[in-house]
Amino acid sequence: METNKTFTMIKPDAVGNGYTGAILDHIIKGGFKITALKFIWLSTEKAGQFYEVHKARPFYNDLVAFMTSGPIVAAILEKDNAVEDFRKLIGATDPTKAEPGTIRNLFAKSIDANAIHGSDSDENAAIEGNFFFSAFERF
Ligand code: 3AN
Repeated sequence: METNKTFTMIKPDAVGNGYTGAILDHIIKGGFKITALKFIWLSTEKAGQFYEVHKARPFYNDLVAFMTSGPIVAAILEKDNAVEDFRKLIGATDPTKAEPGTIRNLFAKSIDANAIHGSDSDENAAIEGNFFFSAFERF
């Protein structure tokens, strides 16, 4: 299993607030190389598939509705120890608990509209990257 890749989405709140450029800059300055990138608007079906693991959670329907409320930016990122280091860079799921200087601390308003996604394991990073990008779209 590769340990140098993770997957991210800049969520509709952050894209809508005009933070895409600032967040990408933060990611690059954090030492990550962008190896795939796209700007898309998820369908309900696609967002539902992506968050399938959370289907039983009480916030699932709201999460899918939120993730389809506007366009997102999806990317594959490379760095040694990518998954863990990226989760440190983005901060806790709840932005009020995110460390100062983290992406969620700087750009997120609430636990549901929390600006950015980061894969939680090497296995999920591979699954999520493959969900969004074909071999022709990564470099
Ligand atoms: P993370 O994105 O930090 O890995 P997960 O995987 O536990 O967090 O949750 C996936 C997404 O579901 C979060 N990014 C957030 O948007 C949403 N979420 C998680 N917990 C809650 C909650 N208690 N209430 C509302 N939305 C939540």
